[in-house]
Amino acid sequence: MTALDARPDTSTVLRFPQGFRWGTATAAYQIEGAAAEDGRTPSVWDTFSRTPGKVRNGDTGDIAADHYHRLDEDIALMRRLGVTDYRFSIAWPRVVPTGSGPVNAKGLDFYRRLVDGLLESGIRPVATLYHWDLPQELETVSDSGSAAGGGWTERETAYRFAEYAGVMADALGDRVATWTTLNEPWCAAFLGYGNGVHAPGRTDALASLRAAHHLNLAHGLAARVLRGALPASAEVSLTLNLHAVRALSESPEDRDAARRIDAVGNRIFLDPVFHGRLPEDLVRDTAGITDWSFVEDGDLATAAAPIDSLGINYYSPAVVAAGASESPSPWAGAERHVRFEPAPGPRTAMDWPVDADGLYELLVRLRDELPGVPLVVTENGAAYDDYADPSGNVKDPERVDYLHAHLAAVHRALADGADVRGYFLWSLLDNFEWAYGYSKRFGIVHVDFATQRRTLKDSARWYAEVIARGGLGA
Ligand code: IFM
Repeated sequence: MTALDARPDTSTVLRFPQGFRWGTATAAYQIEGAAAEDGRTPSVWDTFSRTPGKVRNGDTGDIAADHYHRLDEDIALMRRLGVTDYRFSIAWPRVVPTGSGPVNAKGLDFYRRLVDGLLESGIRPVATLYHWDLPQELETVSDSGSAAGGGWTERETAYRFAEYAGVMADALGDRVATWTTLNEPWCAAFLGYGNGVHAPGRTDALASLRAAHHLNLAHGLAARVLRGALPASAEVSLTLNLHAVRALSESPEDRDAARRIDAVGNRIFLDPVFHGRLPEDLVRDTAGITDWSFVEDGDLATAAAPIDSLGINYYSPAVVAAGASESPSPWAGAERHVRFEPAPGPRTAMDWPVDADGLYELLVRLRDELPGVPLVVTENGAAYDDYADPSGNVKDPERVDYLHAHLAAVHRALADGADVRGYFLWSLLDNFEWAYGYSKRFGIVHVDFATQRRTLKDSARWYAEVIARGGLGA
């Protein structure tokens, strides 16, 4: 499929290897609701979503898809789909409400029930420790100037995160198959502290680079704690939203723009985590913002703690050219050198281009650059303007085409030697899509947010068949 043609060729039979993991993914703040129940305290997203003008329609995650109260129903849905794995995230403020210190037994109980329910259903639990819901207490800088505060701009937060990882490993280490430290630290750092479209909504390039470093540090510290506490069979991983960057032309200027985005979008995480170093060109590009003296001796070695797999979240590629970005920009150091060009082809309801080649490109790049590191597509999917028709059906042929094309791209990467172990469809349920609130539907299960009624979309039935057959095609 090319970017100009969203209809995949559905006639070819593509089988995936035996043991390939077929999953769906969600995140705590996007589905759980029960924001003030059983001892949970606010996260930065509770605060941000309550700030006028930050989230479309003033939506919050207070109720979301009410998953906290509908756990059994949602596990039953997954059983119906036949997924082998379920990727969910744990809300830090539910289990360690103040970010550090006392553990909330009721919060832990919820995740115990979830994990036990999955295991009873034969579904492998894949837990993410951080999907952006930082306890507010760790972000707020108190008047007394106490040690807490500053969120990811402060290294203390990385140590608090490692403690929380230890709490979860002690509570569920015997039952969770894969532990992912962080989901998409790029978004947490650069959307949260750079252009401020995500919580906590700060717009400060230096803060975003500090946050990126402290997230790398937090990952490494937590990976070490997890290793020490988990059984040998448990896997430790990290999920990155790597950018499939393409230069608009072969001109040296456009190619340099692509290099800059690759540095601050991809290698800022890949190099510390897999090579224990910062990209030299990134340090050069950001010299006007920082000398990186907040990186202390030993931090990069800590970030490079060995992990068992790398998760990749992919939705669409980025096309860049020499120019300047809008202000405030999340692209620290590249703001005045790079402009983003619309990629050709059809678009999803997010206005993101549909282009499965970008996923293939990322997977074969990682095959070459990280030999020996198993890869997992931990998120892939699309938002469309779905609705239940009068007979109660939700027809979403564009999503089926999108998913088909991206699974075919994964298959092509496998055939070309990429060690891809699994695919997690984003998302199981329609949910709170961050700054877009409930206006964007990524689920393969439709949620009527007024009644919380769940309805399988056509894409859910299609995915169940794919799983049952072990691949695409009749
Ligand atoms: O909904 C998000 C998810 O939380 C992180 N990855 C991208 C998804 C779609 O925007």
